[in-house]
Amino acid sequence: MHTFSIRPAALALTAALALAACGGSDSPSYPTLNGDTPLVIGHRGASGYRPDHTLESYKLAIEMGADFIEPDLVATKDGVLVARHEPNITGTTDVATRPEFASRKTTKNVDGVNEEGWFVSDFTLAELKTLRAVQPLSDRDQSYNGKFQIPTFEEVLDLAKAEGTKAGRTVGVYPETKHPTFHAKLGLPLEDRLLAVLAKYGYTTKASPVIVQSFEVSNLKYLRTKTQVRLVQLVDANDVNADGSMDLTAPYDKPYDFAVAGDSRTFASLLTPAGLKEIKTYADGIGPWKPYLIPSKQVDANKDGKPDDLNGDGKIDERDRVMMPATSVVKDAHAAGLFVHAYTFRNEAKRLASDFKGDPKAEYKLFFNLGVDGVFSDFTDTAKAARDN
Ligand SMILES: [Ca+2]
Repeated sequence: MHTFSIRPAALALTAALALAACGGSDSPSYPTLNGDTPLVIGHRGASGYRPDHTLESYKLAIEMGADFIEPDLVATKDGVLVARHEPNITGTTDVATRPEFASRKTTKNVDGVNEEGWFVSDFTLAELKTLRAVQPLSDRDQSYNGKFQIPTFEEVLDLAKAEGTKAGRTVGVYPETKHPTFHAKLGLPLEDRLLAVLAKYGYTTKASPVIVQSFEVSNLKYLRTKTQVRLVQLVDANDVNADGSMDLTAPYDKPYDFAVAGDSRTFASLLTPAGLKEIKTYADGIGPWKPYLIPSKQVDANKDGKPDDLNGDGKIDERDRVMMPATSVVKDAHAAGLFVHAYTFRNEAKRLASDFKGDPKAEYKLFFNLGVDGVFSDFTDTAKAARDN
């Protein structure tokens, strides 16, 4: 999903927030659910700087000050949870260059979409460990390609503990169950495996340094019956339309378990006051794509039906969008007792709306001032600097 989609968001708002000196933190005060300093979540580690979901990427995020690091979890053929953004590892590893695995290339249906490539569930952990990670985004640093392994979830937990001890602070881990229905169909359901690992580390309570996230609903409801660790309902969309409304095109229109069950509710339904109230029955917070909080739109000043090229570079991208007023989602979620962790924040100028003039800190500040309780960021250092100064 929306992994690399970029629609930033954000203008407006009652910006000015109290910079009142609240005790206990070196950060300005923000209107979060409980008045806590918003969290900086190292999205796939420090994925702006290193191939994502590697121990080296997570370690750098911790060194940069991430409060949490964020591993996405998929299952190997022998049932081990490992960190990868997709079950399909064609884009994030060197598997396509390995003759010994050439015959594993196949097609699988992931959430209704046929994908060709190599899939984690066709490899044992030992086999996966022979692969090396690569940077999937061509505009990011390729110099670490071929150097780092795929880590297991336990290795990620160990790293967070060890690096947290070294830094003298608690580093949380924020695992996502990727494609729960897909994994269940393969006979490799993620939930009990996740619970077993968390139990092994003693992470079973609301105070544990763990938050579990999912785009599906029924697996979160199941997890709620088994653990008290914090749970987060992720909320996706396909795109943002020219006018700033959300584009809900399948398969990014609704949780995939809703699609399978014929449930007519969409992701947008989850963010209505009624939807949020229901989420509160099984989760502690929401993780919405950021344009649900502050959308952006294209401009067509001369009404020729074509978006204006605001920065005059001859193409249309995020830089040609303007931020709109905030929606009521943060306010409504807080009213329902849910915290809000928004995704994904990125530094690249081409991924920032025109309002921010190429300064990613301006985008963070807009969202922090709105009251988000945390941000998933590819660039922990920038997020932390924006939050603390
Ligand atoms: Ca442009």
